[in-house]
Amino acid sequence: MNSPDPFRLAARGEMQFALEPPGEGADFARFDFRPTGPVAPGVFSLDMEHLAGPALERWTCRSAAEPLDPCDDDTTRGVRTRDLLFIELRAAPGDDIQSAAERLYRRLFDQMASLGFTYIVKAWNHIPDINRGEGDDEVYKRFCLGRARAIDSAYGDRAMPAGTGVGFSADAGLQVQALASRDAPLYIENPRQVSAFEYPRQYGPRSPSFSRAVVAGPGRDRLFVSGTAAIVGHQSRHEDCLVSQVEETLRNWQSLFSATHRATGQQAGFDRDGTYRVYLRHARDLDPCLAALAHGSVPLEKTTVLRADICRPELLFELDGVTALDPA
Ligand code: 3EB
Repeated sequence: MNSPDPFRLAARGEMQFALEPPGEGADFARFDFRPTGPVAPGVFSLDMEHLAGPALERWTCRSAAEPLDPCDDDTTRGVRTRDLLFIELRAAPGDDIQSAAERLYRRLFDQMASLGFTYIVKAWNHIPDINRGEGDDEVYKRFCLGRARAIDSAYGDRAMPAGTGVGFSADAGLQVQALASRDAPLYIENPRQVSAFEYPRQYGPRSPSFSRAVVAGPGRDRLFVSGTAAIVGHQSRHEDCLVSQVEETLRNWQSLFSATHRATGQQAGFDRDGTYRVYLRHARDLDPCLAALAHGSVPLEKTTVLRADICRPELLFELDGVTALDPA
């Protein structure tokens, strides 16, 4: 598992992201976007079709990583270092989404508390059939309600993690993956967007529980950017135009990079030491999507494209990722 050069850019369908600066790098976690063999400790996958880009994302760190002890069920697994904890939780297919969200998040907070990791840095939420239902019965809105209730009772008034909320097959169960830390991270909001946790009532009975970006990592030099889409203020823009949605999303990222610089004094950008994930509603949009990303200086060799639904029906594209911050 040892990797002599965590920052080396592996082009053969594989990419790395170092959670700590270069040193004696070891794998912290691997994300296998085209899983074949049985599940191994420290290896995670997503039930989404891989459309383009690296098929493997490796996160490296200097301190030793070890798998969590197996739980009483096989639906929660994870890995940890001295500073960071990564957990995956799964609900059974067909579970009611609101209660599944509340239950998984409560279990996440229980695990974090018992292991001494106080803060969630980032949560990736993979939600089956996310766009089904009308009004407050919509799956995504009910997911937000269950998640908010767990946060109210178990996480309290600590700041929200960076988030990703995307949808996939109705046949799958809710899947939440989360990164937590011992030390308090720094939370960043985007001046171009209303904070998600302050979205108005029209988006559901409880607003989505996430921050736009989070600065974390042992050196506070890694930027975890939430799933970001073509939303300005709180409204979706460019319905039905994929390229315009990508361009609007990249303006949101640039605005977040500027906000990060103001908050930390560190430079942020689409650097090649980062890793990026695209969630694309329609596979047929792949070519124009890649062209628009390249035009916006997103390093395609570090970008994995997955087929996924997005939390609002009119949104065709979402981009999340992790970048390294440079001292100014
Ligand atoms: C948005 O900006 C798009 O519910 O955790 C992005 C990132 C979105 C995270 C979440 C939802 C979530 O509102 C959707």
